Amino acid sequence: MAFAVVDGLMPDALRQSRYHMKRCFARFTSMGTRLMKHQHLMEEMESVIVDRAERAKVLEVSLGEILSSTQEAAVVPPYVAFAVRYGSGCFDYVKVNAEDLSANNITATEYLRLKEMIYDENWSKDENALELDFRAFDFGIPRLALTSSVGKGISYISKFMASKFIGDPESAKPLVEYLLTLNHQGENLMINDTLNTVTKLRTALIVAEVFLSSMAKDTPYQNFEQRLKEFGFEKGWGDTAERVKETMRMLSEILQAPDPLNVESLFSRLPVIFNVVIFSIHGYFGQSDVLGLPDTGGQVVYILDQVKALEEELLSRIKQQGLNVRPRILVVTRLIPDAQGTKCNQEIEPIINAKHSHIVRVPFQTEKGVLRQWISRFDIYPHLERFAQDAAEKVLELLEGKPDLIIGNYTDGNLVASLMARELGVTLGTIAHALEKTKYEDSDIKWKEFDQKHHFSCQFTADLIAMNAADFVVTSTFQEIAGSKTRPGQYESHTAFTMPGLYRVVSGIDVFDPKFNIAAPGADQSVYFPFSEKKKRFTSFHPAIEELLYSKDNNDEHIGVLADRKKPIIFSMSRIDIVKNITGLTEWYGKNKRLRDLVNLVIVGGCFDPSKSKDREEMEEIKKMHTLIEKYQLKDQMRWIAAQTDRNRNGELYRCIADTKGAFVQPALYEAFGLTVIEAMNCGLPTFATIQGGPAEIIVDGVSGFHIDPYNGDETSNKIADFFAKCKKHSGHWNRMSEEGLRRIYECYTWNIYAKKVLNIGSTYGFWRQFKKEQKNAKLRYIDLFYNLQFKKMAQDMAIKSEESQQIPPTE
Ligand code: UDP
Ligand code: LCN
Repeated sequence: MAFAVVDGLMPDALRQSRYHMKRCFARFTSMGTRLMKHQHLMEEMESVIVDRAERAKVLEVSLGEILSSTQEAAVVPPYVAFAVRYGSGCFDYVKVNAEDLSANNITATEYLRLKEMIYDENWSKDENALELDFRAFDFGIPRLALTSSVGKGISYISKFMASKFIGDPESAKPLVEYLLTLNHQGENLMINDTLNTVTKLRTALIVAEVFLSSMAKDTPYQNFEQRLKEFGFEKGWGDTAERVKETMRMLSEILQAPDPLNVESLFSRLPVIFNVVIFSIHGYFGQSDVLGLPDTGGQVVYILDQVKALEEELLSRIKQQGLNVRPRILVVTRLIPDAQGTKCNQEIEPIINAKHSHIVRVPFQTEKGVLRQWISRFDIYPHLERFAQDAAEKVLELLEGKPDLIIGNYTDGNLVASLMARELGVTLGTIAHALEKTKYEDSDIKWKEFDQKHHFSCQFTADLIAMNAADFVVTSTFQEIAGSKTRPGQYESHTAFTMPGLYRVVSGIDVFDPKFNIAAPGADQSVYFPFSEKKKRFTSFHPAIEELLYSKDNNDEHIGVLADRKKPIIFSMSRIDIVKNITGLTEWYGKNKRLRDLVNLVIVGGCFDPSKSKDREEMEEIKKMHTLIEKYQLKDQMRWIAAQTDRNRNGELYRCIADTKGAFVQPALYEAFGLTVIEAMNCGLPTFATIQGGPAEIIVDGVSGFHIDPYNGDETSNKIADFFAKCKKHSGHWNRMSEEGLRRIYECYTWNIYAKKVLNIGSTYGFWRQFKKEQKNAKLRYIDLFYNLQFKKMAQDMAIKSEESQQIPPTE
């Protein structure tokens, strides 16, 4: 508790500036109950203490510290309760009485109840209101202490396990027991029953090592397989004498004096994962003609690239393990009979450029039959339980057994993955891509306002279930977990929150839980490569791209004309929804004459006729785009191109924009990761990207690109204009930025780095879940209860309501 001192210090500190404090608090409470955000508190304080020097004095004392770290304050006169975020993932709650300025630390429950008073007084006073505390089950589970370790769970648990294996010889017994369970389709791997104690295993390893030392390093495993079997060893140690010996040495060292690096390396070698199931349910999941359709974007790109990278890495590991096993990866999604010209109505589709991976589509069944149309990701919840059952059946049939690892994507995929993993007892990893909670301000406390359209009650419940059930959580950035100095992370926002009338969460997720691991995705480098690699360029697309960018006519694919084609282009590409803020970029450009004089604007996304869109948000944004183009008279400086689905052509498009010495701009109000950012950087296009979310981490501002503030359009448009003005003066400036962007990508953002990490994580946490079985089971029982009593009911109510309002499209 960073502000526990408050009880002692506050009265003193308050006395120093008592006069000003009194006036501030009187102001805060003068408008009655209300929720105040950081900005709001500071503005009111500034209006009360006009004198700068006085204000500085007040801010120096602990109240100032509290104010400057406060995310929000619940004002319930005479009290003002502050939610103080003194570091990533670290909150304290402080209650101040505005009349006598007495101050106390309060618990999360007390704070949330005060907050509820503002929105639903009766519920707040209800002693029996449902309160959730997932941390209550984390007894005995180690917790990270340092913010710098957040997201590095695998190294932490390797250290923890290493420390547990030290001591009396039998302390490593769980590891031996785990090795004994390893098998592929019933055939033992690594060791058999003869080596069922630490002592026996240790001795056998020493004997085997001596035996292997006499062999040529590259002797194939088959040549000594029989002899090792006699010692008690089965397949899986390696494909050559040298590899087998190395793996055995790692285990011997762990059994003798464990060190975390050896533990990590050993788990990266164990033959644990062969069959993987990945869930991605909503949207149009396909390999062509789907990108840019509603709810269909980076998640699809990410998963298709991820599958190829994982398959490649699995094949290489299996070979090195000396096994002859065919890995399988199934991406399970929704089958949409009315597929809008895509292949989303096909049950099984092999994944292009992979050998053993398939998309498997399972339809949504309703009482009336199969649901034929696409439905928004916000409306999907009533279908998930049945989908999970049907999908499990299909997967078991196709794999002829259980998978070794189940990975969910986004709320719907994560929930279904957690149901299936629970049913089958398989290791579960979840990936969010984006948690909607942080995208919409106050979406928890004001859930009732959002529920008809967004169904956040179901979404946040499903998120809580999946993230707590998960054995590990993969994120793309640190920010996604624990945010930045000024903004809480997506997971962090689930730490403590309340949805009055539904339930109060006093501990939803702990960002210091070692289950969190950062593994950043990459971009397919056969598609997104630098503009300067002239020989590789997809020149066959050039005539089409020339037409797309510069033809003089308006049609279904593009509107607006670039009258002066000598100017560089600033380019953006995304789905058209509010959070992507393409309309924001258009407005910044429209307003900034200097920028308009320097560059043209090209936008790719959406369609031009709002009536053709089925997505509520998209319709509104399309209308807004037309209004802005009209208002700022952009028709001869801006080209708006409809959503583009050909990846290869898009790759070349980024490069053609780079040929104009242009830039990519990602203006989102919030971006979880931002694949377009790394696609653009891979193509050597200097990139300006939002400071809100993942891009802030991908780009080092001013070094490998630029950060922009989507809430400060003038500053942003001037920053872009300054860059182009500087490029005009110094010809090397553009090239330097382009090269630095590329350097950053090669160091941190490639699929190969990703695949290695994720498979290591999958293997290590497979053991970890056994290691902490009792706690895990207790938590899962709590989650079962929450699912059955809360989620199921909400999903059923949602189904009934949408039937009533006849939102369910006709079924077959
Ligand atoms: N994309 C596309 N055509 C479009 C819009 C987007 O191919 O008209 C692709 C884009 O290249 C990227 C993905 O869709 O690969 C969008 O991913 P991102 O992470 O930027 O955003 P998301 O849509 O997932 O929120
Ligand atoms: C979803 C998003 O909103 C993006 O920020 C990510 O880049 C994408 O998924 C892939 O993870």
